[in-house]
Amino acid sequence: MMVIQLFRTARLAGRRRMNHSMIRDTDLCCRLMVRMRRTWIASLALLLSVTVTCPRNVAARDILDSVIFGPGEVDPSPQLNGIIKINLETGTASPFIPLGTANLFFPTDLVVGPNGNLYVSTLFGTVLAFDPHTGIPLPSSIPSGSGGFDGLFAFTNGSGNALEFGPDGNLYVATSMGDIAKYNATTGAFIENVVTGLTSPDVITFTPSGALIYDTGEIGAPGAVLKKTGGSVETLIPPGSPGFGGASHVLLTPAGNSPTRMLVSDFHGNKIHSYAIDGSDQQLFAVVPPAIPDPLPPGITPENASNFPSEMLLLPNNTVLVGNLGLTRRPDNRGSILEFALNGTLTRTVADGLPPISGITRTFALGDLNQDELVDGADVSLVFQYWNTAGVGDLDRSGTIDGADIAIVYSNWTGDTFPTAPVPEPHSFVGTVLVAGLLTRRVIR
Ligand SMILES: [Ca+2]
Ligand SMILES: [Ca+2]
Ligand SMILES: [Ca+2]
Repeated sequence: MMVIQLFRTARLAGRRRMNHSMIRDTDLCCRLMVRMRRTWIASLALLLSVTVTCPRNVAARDILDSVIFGPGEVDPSPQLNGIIKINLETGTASPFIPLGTANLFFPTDLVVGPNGNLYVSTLFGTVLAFDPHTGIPLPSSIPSGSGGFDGLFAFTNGSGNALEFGPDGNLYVATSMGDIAKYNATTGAFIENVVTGLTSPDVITFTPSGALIYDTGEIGAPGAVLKKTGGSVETLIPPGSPGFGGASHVLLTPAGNSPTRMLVSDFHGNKIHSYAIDGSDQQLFAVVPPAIPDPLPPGITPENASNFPSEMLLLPNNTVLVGNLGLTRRPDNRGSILEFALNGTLTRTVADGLPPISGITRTFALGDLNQDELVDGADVSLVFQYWNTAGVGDLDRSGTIDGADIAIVYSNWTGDTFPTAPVPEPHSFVGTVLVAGLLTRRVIR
């Protein structure tokens, strides 16, 4: 309300000046209009400074998960397929993007990018793109005559096993043909293979300094984990390391009081190992407790029963979510999402009885463009930065970045709820109109 009052005061001041000026000459009116615009700009500065100091926390309540199994399998919960949504507070799993949407089958991994799009890799050699709030397939840059359809982002060379955004804003995909391929995240254009000749890589992780951590040997032993910095490659975990099979994911812990560690999920070994960032100092982080069914599936003994941890995700509260395929598949679903503290303690079963989980990604509040769990002036300034471009901030998917997108950021910044669409309540409507008015003036100028 303080912000709104600032705007009201500014607007009334502007009106008073206008009323006086209208009985004088046009030049004076124009000069006062300029002064009024300055008032508007000053108001925006106040708005940003005030609200930057009191941003609204909008930590994600949901995660999105890719579920991998064949569409022909029997499933007692057939709606939980494709991409599902899990509420982190209640553990409730719900349908989000069903199999078949935009030819979505066998999703292997997913990520919400800094451009606000959800990307999904598949065993069919496609990367698909969706709106992470609605699940609607995004328009394709690939012409329909070349195989394009709504939701198609890019074709990959072989299956896509994993995908991740790089610090350069490009999308990287690990393929079954042994490549780490780089794509333009806006156009879907293939840029280059940054690594080739791997054995079905499944890991893409970037260090804070931009080095690429990846694996070879896939999830079956003997796997290795490597790091590429510029043109040089370093082996962090050599193949055949004692106690280590192969990596399904690598997660870096945040640098805080203790140095960053590298958590490596061992798919068949059913463990998460912890290493120093250079691959030394191997420690056991956690054993992922398998939910062992009775009877066991053929060929499985309790001693070698793995929960098949597939991907990890660091949450803002510095806990680690681990997604698991589970020991069995439909109809006896044993997939789960488990939460561990940074010391390796299992703190919570977020959800179980799930179909096989192949990937996890966080969602972000609509308007949290820089993905820092806050909707605030930093997000508004990003909309300004990409104004009238194809960059970050087209929140309403209108094709342009304009005042309507600002209105969405503003609404989610000041609202008390977690809206998925702009719902201008009386108090936020005033701010929305005022900000939109300011923006119009910016554009006219
Ligand atoms: Ca992922
Ligand atoms: Ca933000
Ligand atoms: Ca827009």
